[in-house]
Amino acid sequence: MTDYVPPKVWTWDKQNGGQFANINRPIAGSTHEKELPVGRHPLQLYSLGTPNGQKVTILLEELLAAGHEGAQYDAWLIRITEGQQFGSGFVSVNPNSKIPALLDRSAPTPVRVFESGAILLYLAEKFGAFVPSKESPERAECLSWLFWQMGSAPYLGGGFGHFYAYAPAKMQYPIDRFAMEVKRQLDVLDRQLAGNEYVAGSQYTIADIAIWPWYGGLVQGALYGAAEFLSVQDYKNVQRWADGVGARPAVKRGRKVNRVNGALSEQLHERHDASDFETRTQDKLTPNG
Ligand SMILES: N[C@@H](CCC(=O)N[C@@H](CS)C(=O)NCC(=O)O)C(=O)O
Repeated sequence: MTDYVPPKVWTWDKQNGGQFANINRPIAGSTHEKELPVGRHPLQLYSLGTPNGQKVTILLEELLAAGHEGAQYDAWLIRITEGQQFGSGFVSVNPNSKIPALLDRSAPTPVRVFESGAILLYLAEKFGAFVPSKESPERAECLSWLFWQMGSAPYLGGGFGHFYAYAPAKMQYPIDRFAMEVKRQLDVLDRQLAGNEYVAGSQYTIADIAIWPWYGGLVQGALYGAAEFLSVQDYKNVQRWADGVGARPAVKRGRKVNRVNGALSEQLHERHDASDFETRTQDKLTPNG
């Protein structure tokens, strides 16, 4: 336990020792002028290959694989550890200064979309794919699980992941609290997947695409080095689903886009053409890589 007593008025301690202390601020808005680059495709994505970023690139790759050529996109890298989310151009696409952010330039007036869940729904509706139709009973189920993910993952990332992996000291109280919640969430998913092939039922939808990078990544040992700590092997139905979704070629491509960690062959820093997956991953660009 700590002997910390909150002061009457909170003030900002710029160097609190946490891993992201150098970029986090209690104020919104841009810190510097910086235009965003624009490529040749209708969709311009400004992102990073974190779980939130991967959701969008996985859906875009799924749409292209399903023949929706209007989903061609340029994916530009936003390095959040360098504060690029606070550039004026980025803030004009996402006033919340977080990746992913999308600009749809297919119409005369470009449309901005931010929040990964909103981007998934916007794209799925635009192309009429990966979301059940308004007549289908699975639509409500799909939207429920999509919003479940958006509400739940901050406990996994901002709560458990932060205190287990990033905080300057290991503190039992927050780690216990968020480990319990994350295990409860895994159990919720495990029970849902016991009787359903996919999260929202029989169809693979944006609910799977939203949930897989977070909870699929967690049970496959890709997040926070926490697989053993959380006994992820116990969630058998989540494991089965995570393996199946992870084996999809579009998912394998999507998770490489804008990624700046892991094996060099898994990192495609920017995506401007389908051929980039063959020719521009970091192992191909780095000498002797
Ligand atoms: N609810 C948002 C969360 C986005 C988010 O947290 N993005 C993180 C990276 S995964 C980010 O850009 N962080 C930069 C910052 O906090 O300054 C979404 O789903 O789009």
